[in-house]
Amino acid sequence: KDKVVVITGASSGIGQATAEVLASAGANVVIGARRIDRLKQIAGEFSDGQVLYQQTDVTQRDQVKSLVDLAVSKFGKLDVLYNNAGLMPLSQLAELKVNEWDRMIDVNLKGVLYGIAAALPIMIKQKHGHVITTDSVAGHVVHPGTAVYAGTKYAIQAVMDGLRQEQVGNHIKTTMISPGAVETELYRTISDETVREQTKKQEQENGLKPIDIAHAVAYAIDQPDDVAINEILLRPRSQKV
Ligand code: NJP
Repeated sequence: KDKVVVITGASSGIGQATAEVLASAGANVVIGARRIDRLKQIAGEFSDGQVLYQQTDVTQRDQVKSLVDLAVSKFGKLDVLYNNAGLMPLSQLAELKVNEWDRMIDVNLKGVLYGIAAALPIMIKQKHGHVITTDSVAGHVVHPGTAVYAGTKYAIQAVMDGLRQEQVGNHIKTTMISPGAVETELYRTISDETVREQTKKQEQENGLKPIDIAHAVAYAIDQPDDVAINEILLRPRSQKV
């Protein structure tokens, strides 16, 4: 309640559910993604001005900065940045889908860094803030076909823990949200049809719901000032690794 939260990748799945849960609890939320029609629809669920939206491609540093600055100019502060945008075009390395490797690095890794670059000066000045990033079980374990995706998520573990250690004195908290399978549109980013259909089936049959992840984010935010939840790793009960 009364928090100002910026969320990237908020046009579907986990980001959308989190925006809805936090706004329903009274937060002011600024949402970004590329599909502006979806963002507009989500903002329209809430009273005028509570949820603001702006088209944002997280691979563009100026667009991420502009999204974060919008929160400060409209609401006067930035309590939480939630770096959530991501994609998962799984493939084996030998397939050499180098363009997909590049996109994962640009969105899942550089997009998060651009978020941190936009928020950190503001949070340092405030001496207060919370950076949350959607990591993954894939930030802890790799399988054939997940090498580059997991690589970006492992990298985020290092970035977020470095941020935590460096900013302890400025009262900036960090949280990684690390889900297993979640029923979202993420499978659509897989170009191989067989792998895409397998992943879709697995997520739809056994996956957590986006709202389960949204509740974990809300829990991390809703802690006393001196309590930092640095990571929440959550799998469907049926998921082994
Ligand atoms: O998937 P989806 P999730 N610039 O596809 C946005 C992680 N995760 O909710 O730009 C800005 O519904 C895209 O928006 P749009 C995963 O790695 C998931 O599952 O309009 N935004 C959409 O809003 C990711 O980090 C599972 O296309 C960009 C959002 O990202 C996070 O959860 C498991 C963008 C993706 O929403 C959210 O994904 C796990 C760009 N360039 C981790 N490119 C899982 N679902 O099983 C994409 O461990 N987006």
